[in-house]
Amino acid sequence: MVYKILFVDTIDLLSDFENRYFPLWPGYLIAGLKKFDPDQSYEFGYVKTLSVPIIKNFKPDVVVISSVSQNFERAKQFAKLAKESDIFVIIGGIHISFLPTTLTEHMDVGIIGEGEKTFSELINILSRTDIYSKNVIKNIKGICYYEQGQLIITDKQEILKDSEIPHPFRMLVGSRKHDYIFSSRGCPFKCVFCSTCRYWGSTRWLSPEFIIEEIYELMKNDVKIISFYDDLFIGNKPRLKEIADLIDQKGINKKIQFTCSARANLIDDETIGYLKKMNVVAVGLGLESGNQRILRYLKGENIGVEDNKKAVCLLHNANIQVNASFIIGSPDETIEEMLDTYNFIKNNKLSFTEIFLLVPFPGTPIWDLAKDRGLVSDNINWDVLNSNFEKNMKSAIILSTKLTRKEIIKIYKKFRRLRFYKAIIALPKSPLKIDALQMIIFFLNRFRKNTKLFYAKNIDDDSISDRAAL
Ligand code: B12
Repeated sequence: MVYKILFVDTIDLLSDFENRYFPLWPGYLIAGLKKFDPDQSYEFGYVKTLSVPIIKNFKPDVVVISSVSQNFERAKQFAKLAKESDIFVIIGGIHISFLPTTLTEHMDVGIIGEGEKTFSELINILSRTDIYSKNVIKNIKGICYYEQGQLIITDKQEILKDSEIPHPFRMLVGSRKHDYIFSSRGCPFKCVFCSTCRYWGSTRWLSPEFIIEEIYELMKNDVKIISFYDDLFIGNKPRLKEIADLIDQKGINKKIQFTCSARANLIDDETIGYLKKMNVVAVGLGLESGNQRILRYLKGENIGVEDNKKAVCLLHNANIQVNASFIIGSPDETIEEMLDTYNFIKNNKLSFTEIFLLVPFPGTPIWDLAKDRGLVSDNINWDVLNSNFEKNMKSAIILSTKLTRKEIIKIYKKFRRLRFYKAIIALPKSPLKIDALQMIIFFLNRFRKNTKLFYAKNIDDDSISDRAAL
């Protein structure tokens, strides 16, 4: 019997940013099924939004939803819709993993943390069991569900060894000219606002050979730029050297441009040498603040504004584009301290910059702080965690004790003007112009393409197509 799995995203259909890349979570879960439960036949669908016509058309056995916190309201809505058609609902991703208590009555099972193993154990049972009962799933680690009104959370699932992490199955959704790849899971640093470094458990660095295999896979699809979306790509220097050597030996650097993430105090001449060898054309830094006290508060003791300045300089001099993100609105940050950040952006050779308001993501010390102050709970409307301040100026949680919402909006707009000005100057020379083109295409297509159902028949099928435009 063929088992039909419908993967459902919860992204904002109107946000160009959230739609810029195809997601990899369905690809990793499918790869997990192939690895841990290879004998079953499946049909897969992927949609960015769930609707009744999609359910009727695809007729899934199970609806599988992923959600970050700010999109959890949509996740709840989709779970309800699927349940109304009497379909089994699984939810996973970072939100439910940190806050299993937010599982709703319409979600049958929540999967906590890394998904591949737990998901395949659950699907293994569901796809072979005619009558579902809670008894059959209670021995699976890393899940949560309700039993007689009580939330059950089973023991923690072991994380995968680095050698067990599979290549994602990319055929379901396809690829783009600027695509992305993961070469590690986790991050050894613990920035106070970051949930992901607390999510993946210990950092696992995938082998250089494994990464090259995946790059070749993307090259088959005519990719031109590959971004390493790791939390910290350059965190392991010996491995970085090996990756650079292999990319160079195989001549991949003649065909592909790369971008990656980095941490300022790990940038030195040696690292830059490896990045150049690989043909890295842009680096993203979380510089966070131009003020020493705030920077230490956000990122810890071992980094300073001088490290940030030096990293920007070294990268710029090596002709690598430097993009950076910053956070304003720390609890006791003064306006003068925010202006230090403004001046840092103004006076340093940065191309594209992002300004975020400090958001209390579940799982972080900032969440705990906001909870202690009564600003968040398990029952909030999750839209308020939207990290795009542009979209929720009126409802975002303000952690500042020094500035009012009005004052924060005013200074944010000042940053926004600077950001815009920098971007206009950077764009013509930027290797990431390709994103601007994608943004325009997205804008023109945003209503039509977003309801498409992507379809794959079984794991090895590479003739995947958008089966239906509903
Ligand atoms: C790449 C990335 C993006 C890409 C996403 C590309 C795409 N279309 O999916 C872009 C740049 C577009 C993006 C956008 C956003 N992102 Co982002 N992003 C990341 C990043 C760096 C990696 C995510 C990823 O693809 N990982 C690889 C996949 C395989 O991991 P995964 O999605 O977590 O899935 C695994 C498990 O979580 C689990 N799983 C996930 N879903 C499900 C579902 C089921 C049913 C099961 C069983 C398992 C399961 O199994 C998977 C395999 O192990 C993470 C940080 C990180 N390292 O995780 C932040 C992160 C997820 N992003 C974050 C945020 C806030 C956003 C935005 C809201 C930002 C914004 N301003 O709009 C949007 C929301 C987009 C969305 N997906 O809803 C936060 C989420 C925080 C939170 N607690 O909510 C993170 C954690 C970064 C952080 N600041 O800490 N992001």
